Amino acid sequence: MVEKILPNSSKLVENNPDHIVAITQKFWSYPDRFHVDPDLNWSHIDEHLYVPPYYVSEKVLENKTWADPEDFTKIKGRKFQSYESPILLNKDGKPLNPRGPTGIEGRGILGRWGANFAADPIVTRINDEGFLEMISIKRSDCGQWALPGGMVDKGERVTKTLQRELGEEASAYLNFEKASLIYQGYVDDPRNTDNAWMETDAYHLHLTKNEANSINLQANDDAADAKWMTCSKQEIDNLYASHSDLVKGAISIFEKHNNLIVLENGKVIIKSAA
Ligand code: RP5
Repeated sequence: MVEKILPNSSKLVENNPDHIVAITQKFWSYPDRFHVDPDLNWSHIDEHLYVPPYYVSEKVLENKTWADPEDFTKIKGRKFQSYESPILLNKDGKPLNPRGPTGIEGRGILGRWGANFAADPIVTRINDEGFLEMISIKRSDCGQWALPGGMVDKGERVTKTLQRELGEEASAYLNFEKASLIYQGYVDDPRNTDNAWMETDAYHLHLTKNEANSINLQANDDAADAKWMTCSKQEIDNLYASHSDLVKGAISIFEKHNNLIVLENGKVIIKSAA
């Protein structure tokens, strides 16, 4: 069943991602970030004192397929769409990161000005020992374990993106039409900049034993590894970007719907009636 969550639901989800990764971490090719405090917002900024480096990767500048032109005024009919709307613009008309300054101007390695839309599948099972596990991939760009998500192609339905990305990265082929929507909004991603950032649709699909047994996980595409990861606090807390918040959101809904409790080590127990 697809849960009904209002647009802009990032503000309604308990585990709303914050803005720590995007100001303290960076993609390997980025210059050092200008130091900013996490609670700084655009109205606090004095443009004489805030002087972040401007960075856009060559890959983005050269690409004509998935990247916007560097001169953002040439984007035909472009409205800066976002789950976090309305989006603030700077004095030149460039979109501003909804969570505040990140210490880098420009688009970095992200192709779109403003929100870059991804989709994240959270696929779980309960293993033979009674522990909740989820499909996780090791990202080849940073070596961190992450959800097997990816960018939504132009005109692609999100359920199709979820299916395609899971297949491409982990060789698991599933239908997401009956998955539950967990989150729509900003992702606290190390690639985010002042003018370009990640947003996602995260969906949860829980598999029966038979469904899970039919999957033979294998890393592909830009994944260095793929595995069933135990949903223990320790493993989840170390996931890429704000993926731990997405997984925690999925687990909490799963617990409520099934009258279960997932312990810190990932073990699933039935909630007592009392
Ligand atoms: C994250 O980046 C999203 O949550 C998604 O998992 C991922 C998409 O980017 P690529 O994996 O395609 O680089 O922000």
